[in-house]
Amino acid sequence: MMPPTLIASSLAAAPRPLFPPLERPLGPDELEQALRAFQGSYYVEHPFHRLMYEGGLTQRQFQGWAANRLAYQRVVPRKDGAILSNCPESDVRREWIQRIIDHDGTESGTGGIEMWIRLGVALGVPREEMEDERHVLPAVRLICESYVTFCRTKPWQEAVASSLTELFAPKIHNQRIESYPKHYPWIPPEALDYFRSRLVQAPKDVTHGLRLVKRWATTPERQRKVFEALAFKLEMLWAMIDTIHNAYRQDDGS
Ligand code: AHQ
Repeated sequence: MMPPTLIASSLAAAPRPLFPPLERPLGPDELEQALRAFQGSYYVEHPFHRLMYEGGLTQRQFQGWAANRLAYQRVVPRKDGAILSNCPESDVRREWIQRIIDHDGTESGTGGIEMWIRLGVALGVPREEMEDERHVLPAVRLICESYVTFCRTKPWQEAVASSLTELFAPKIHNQRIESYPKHYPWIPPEALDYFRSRLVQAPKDVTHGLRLVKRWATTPERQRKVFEALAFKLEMLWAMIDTIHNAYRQDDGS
């Protein structure tokens, strides 16, 4: 046990995803089960999200979260573009490109990024302050850019694997849809629109991503790369929410 002085009081210790050494390749279904077993390391378990679902967040914390999370939403189509640029298979690109349209929309004022900006406005952040990213913390920006760099520099199959944190995303979206009306009557119903849209899009994305990963990761070496890609993204999301939580802590430290 580390002496108390070494435990960083402000950082919620992420449950580091651990995976056993692989003596033999897992079958496709075993591989999927092993990926789903990372659920415990998903940032839905982070104290900030627990505060959110239990009704403990202030409006300022919501606003800081929404303004910073826009930086993440804006890197998603960029990292998907990086995957497209690295992938030589047109049938894969034909399906993957939908993710960019889901986020960027088909014209100005449409798409998931616009919906996230509207979420911030619904929480009380002026649109201009969402769009110009004045509230985005330096560490959040670096953390989000690390996702783009990962997808630019890793084999496209490993970048696909990093998107599979969305295996666990329906839980986080459903908890928002259930908890906001219950605990935060000041949040208008349109604030939930984005989460509802992801309940439709994320399962389609996960089905495609899983199919690609199960097709490619047929050796212990490739399966370890898939686990490492998912672990990177789980820690990236955890570091992002940890940074936001610590920047907007309440006077009582919560
Ligand atoms: O809104 C989110 C989103 O569009 C995506 C794309 C996907 C990917 O390709 O990495 N991951 C993701 C996620 C979104 N929302 C997060 C949230 O907490 O609202 C969850 C996140 C994810 O689990 O990766």
